[in-house]
Amino acid sequence: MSDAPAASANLATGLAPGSGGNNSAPCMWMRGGTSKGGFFLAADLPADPAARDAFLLGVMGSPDPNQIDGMGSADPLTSKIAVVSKSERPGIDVDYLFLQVFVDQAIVTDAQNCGNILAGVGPFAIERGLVAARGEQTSVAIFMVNTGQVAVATVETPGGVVTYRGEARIDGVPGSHAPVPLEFRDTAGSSCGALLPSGNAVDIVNGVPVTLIDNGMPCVVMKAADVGITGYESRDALDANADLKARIEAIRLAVGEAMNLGDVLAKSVPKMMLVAPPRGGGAITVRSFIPIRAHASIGVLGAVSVATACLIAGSPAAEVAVIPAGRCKLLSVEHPSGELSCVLEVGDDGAVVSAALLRTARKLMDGTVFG
Ligand code: NQM
Repeated sequence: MSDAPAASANLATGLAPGSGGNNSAPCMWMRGGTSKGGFFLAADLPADPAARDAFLLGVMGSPDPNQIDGMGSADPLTSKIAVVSKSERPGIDVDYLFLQVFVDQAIVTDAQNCGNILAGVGPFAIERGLVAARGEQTSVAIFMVNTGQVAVATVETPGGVVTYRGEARIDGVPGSHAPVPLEFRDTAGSSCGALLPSGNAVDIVNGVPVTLIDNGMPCVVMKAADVGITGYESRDALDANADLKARIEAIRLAVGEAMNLGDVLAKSVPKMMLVAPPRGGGAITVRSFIPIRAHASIGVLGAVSVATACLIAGSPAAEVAVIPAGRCKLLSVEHPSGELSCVLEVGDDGAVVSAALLRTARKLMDGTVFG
């Protein structure tokens, strides 16, 4: 039997979360990487997905472009949820379900994973007693429920206590914090069933050469120049470009079936990745849409998928990328707020077998949230 904590007994109102009215649940608000959201024990949320989603829409204040009546900050990057439980799987510490709460639509979707929010899962699991700290650093094996794959996070636990203080810096987050290195193995085909779900390195969609790829995140990778931009624009400039957004949304809707994702109209995948030659000594420059708004930096698994595309001969990404030699490749993916370095290990057949990168996380609030 699981020794996971039962649902917290002190729901503020006594009402079950999602039952309507002034309902509530224990929650930790955390920054994970360059994203932010609510972290819950699974036992503290309704088991019924419809009731859970209704509660989470209330928590975030969706649907509303301003999310004025909730905890969201009118940005998909800050409208995210982690649901965590002790795992029954051999060798795995915790199960992590990611939920994206749409800002201006009444949609909560599990159709994507999130590697940024993942950075908070290890610290949260230790803080909630799901995992015991093991020395100065504690590695936490995390089963990512959305994609059925495993990540390992290493959390700083000096004296057996999680610390968020440290010297690690990641672009897109001011200041320095404790490092949370993340390792992924075998993420190919996480949601699409294959690294290249169409079977091709390049497909032509609406006249644009694209790579349909999934190495942890379903992505459509194309050259920025092929859709009329440089690839070095700011987030605001991209978000203001209605013609560009309409053009790439048409491509996105056209490839859902080929990527084994079905109708993607109401889904947050695939992500749209517009690539250009690096300008800061990195491997590639990316401007990403997630999928409608431009990303302020880049998603973690989105970056892994783009970095992987750089290694596929003949792909649009390979045409603009600068690739270092060797089997263990450090690929710096440049984005609007800096860069994200991915360490990719390549097998004998040239396929990417593992990816590692650095994130940080921070506990922001621990208390009761109302839906
Ligand atoms: O790709 C945003 C984020 C993400 C996802 C998004 C992410 C990932 O930056 O692993 O982290 O693509 O919706 O949080």
